[in-house]
Amino acid sequence: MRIGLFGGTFDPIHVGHLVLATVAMEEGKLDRVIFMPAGLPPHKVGKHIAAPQHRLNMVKLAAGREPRFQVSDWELSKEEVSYTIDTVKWMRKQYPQDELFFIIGADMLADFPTWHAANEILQIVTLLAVPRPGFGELNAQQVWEQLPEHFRRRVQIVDMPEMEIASTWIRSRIQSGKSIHYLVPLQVEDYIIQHHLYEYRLGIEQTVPVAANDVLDQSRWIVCEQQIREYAMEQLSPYRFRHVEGVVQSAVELAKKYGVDERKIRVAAWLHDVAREWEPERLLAEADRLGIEQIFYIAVDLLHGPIAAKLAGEKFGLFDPEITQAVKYHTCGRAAMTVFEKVLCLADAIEPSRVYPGVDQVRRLAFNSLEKALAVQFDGTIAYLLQRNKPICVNTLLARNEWWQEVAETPADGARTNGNNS
Ligand code: DND
Repeated sequence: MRIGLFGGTFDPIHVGHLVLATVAMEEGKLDRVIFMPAGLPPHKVGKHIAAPQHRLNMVKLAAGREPRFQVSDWELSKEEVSYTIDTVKWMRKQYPQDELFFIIGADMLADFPTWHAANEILQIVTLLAVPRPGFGELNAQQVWEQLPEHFRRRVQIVDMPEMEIASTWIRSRIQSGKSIHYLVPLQVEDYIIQHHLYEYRLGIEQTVPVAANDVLDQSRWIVCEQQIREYAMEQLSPYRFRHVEGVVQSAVELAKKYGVDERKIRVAAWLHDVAREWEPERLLAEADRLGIEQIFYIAVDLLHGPIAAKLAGEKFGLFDPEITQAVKYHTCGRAAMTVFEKVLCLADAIEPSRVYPGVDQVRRLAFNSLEKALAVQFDGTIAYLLQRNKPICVNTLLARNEWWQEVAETPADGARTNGNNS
């Protein structure tokens, strides 16, 4: 028998998953597809996902009408993180004589080499990869071409029209009170409504500005942080996401030192770079749509800050001015920055993965004087831009001039950065 294993968070399962499973079954000549909802998927540790029982019930409702679809709760019944290697080993024991496949979208295929024991997985299963739009312009074939040779032999591309539908989008539609009709099977839609799933009341629809020390209670902040972290992970490469994780860590350390609200600085840090890897055309189009001030157009690299600040309101109902201003100005700075803004800006410059010459000096200064550290940092940025004959945002000059006296007092061996923060 040819058996396809279809692993997913399924939060919630949608018609894209079902079409994918059907086409993979036909194209891969599978006799059976086993849906395997993940208990705690490795790439989602620390993120908010719906309770395992709900996800399992929805998968069962969705898969119930096709006799060749089966659902397994094996991963859900384990308490530890669900690594696919453990699942395929278990499958091999269940089906010692059969040919095994693992069904996977192009986005996950691109990440596959980083999975736990990826080589070993491919000794047990062949991957059946389906195209998925919106992931760095790569289609499944292009992702395949970038895989190492020994992986490519064990990956089969399935021909399927791309479907731009994702669980994240479905959840955000529910949160904004929009219909999910036809995006999930009817029984799943009924289940979601009946159990009030995904109805976090953070609210894209929330129009009342969220002020500092606002009404958001602790759990709402947790949901807010989780949603923004999830969005950052979707938008960014693993490399950039690791930088963002570092910024969160440094921002919290600085927040403790300077008495800044840790909850809020974490949210700001997750948010600050969500648009950092967008193509210039997309940045310019979004900046126009969102009405970003002209001052930021001086360098396209500056646009991701104000765009992220606007997206906070549009996508997550987050209008807290302390957070949005810090995100808006995190790259260029400005005159009269608040302590909160300085903390984010500096955390971006000193997070652990930064390696430019002089970073250790800025790190040390950061815990003595925010202003001194930032002045040295901005000096380096200005020098870097001048060397490359690039324009300098007037906000950066204003910020730097404000701390001029403090820079003048910095010892001669003071750090000089050679890079532009982002
Ligand atoms: P997702 O969270 O992407 O599932 O997880 C997919 C599987 O990867 C799970 O079994 C995880 O345990 C496993 N994983 C991930 C990372 C590391 C490791 C394992 C490890 O062992 O180290 P979703 O519910 O979001 O999606 C399920 C599948 O459907 C995915 O392959 C996704 O790419 C695909 N998909 C689509 N493909 C094409 N068009 C669409 C799609 N929507 C979802 N519209």
